Amino acid sequence: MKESAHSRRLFREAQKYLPGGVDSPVRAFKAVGGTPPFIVKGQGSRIYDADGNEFIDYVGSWGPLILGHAHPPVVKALKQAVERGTSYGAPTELEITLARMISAAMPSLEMMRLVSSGTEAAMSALRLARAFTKRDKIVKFAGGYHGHADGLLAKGGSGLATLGIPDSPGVPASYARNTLVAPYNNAGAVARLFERYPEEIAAVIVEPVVANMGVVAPHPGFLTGLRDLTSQFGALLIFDEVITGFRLAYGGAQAIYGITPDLTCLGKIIGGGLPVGAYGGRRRIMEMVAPLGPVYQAGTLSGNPLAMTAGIETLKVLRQPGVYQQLEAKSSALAGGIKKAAAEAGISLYIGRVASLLTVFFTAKAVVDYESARQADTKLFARFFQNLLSAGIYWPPSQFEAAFVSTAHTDKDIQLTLGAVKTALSSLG
Ligand code: KE4
Repeated sequence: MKESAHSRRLFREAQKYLPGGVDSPVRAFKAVGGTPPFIVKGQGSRIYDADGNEFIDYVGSWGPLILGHAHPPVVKALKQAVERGTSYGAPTELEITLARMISAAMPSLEMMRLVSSGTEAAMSALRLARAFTKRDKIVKFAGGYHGHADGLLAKGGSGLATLGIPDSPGVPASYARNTLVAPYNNAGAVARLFERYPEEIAAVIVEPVVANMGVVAPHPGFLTGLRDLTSQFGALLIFDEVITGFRLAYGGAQAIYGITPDLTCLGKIIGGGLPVGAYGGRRRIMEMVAPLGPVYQAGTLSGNPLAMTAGIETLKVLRQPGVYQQLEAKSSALAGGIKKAAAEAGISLYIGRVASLLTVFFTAKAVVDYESARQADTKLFARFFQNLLSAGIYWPPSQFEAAFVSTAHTDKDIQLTLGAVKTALSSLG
């Protein structure tokens, strides 16, 4: 790996204008140390930094790039689209096309609203749930992350978990009072909340497979338990599929686990790498959204033609037969190889994986919720991360994030990665 003189200079300059030198906290490498490479280009499974270093990329912009960087059909369509302008602030057929594709993939989204981020999607879905049920409280799960809307920054996962901030300053106490936090994979704890607040809970919002404390799969019966409890007590079940949507399967986690949520939040992949989010669900609920109904939500760049174009082209590729089987084969080979390398190096680790989402936890015990995720040795993870980075592998710079395998990762990429993992682990001993 070449000396990172350019990235170091750029990082110093960035810190003059941007808090921490970044526009999203996890990018600053606080959890793993060192200078974050400043990226100048992405191509397929690779990213390239300002010092000319090349990396095999397992962040993929935190999920959107399931086809890899600059996927040719996406680039071609975007080039044609941008010639027609970048934004109109008026309805376009593109929004119908993408919404129709999403609804066909996930029939629970009978109607939806396209927005510009996952945060906006989750924030709006919760406002709608409160309006529909005329209740104020919501339930989320420790280690779950649904964007940075005030009411959701209660023991958040993702960046908050990494930064060790249990609640963010600036969130009014009254908001926190309406946000109840339960342990993931513990439907009994949710039942107790409903028993305590039988007519006050508007919604339960859950990452059906959590990616924001690292990857943690739902125990058998957990999601069904949430579905039964919310139906029984008149609350809405909201699946936050910003990461899992079109990632785990073309129909998302709701297809894999056979659960029909009342509302779903989407983002990332449906925009193909451009700013996007969506929330949708039962028509009767969505008909409350302005201008049809009284629940206000708006956005200058909602349904932006460029994001729609990139999303449509991405979903066209994903709906082709065999794509998810190919992703599964590569992800399984990667996880299996890491497990083998750890055993040979005598390092205890636990791999959380569902489809092409995986996390290498530096703990011997199974990770089933935020408490067990926090047992992981974050210092050892940081050394593992830096060893991989020096070997040209760009792993997510936090123990509490997911690595993403794309269709652009070749078998050779996986083999090169496993070679680097073997060396990285053996030097931890
Ligand atoms: P955005 O506002 O970042 O588009 O989406 C928020 C969000 C909502 N729901 C889930 C399940 C999410 O994972 C996210 C955002 N994910 C993080 C990665 N864990 C984005 C990366 C970052 O914060 O820089």
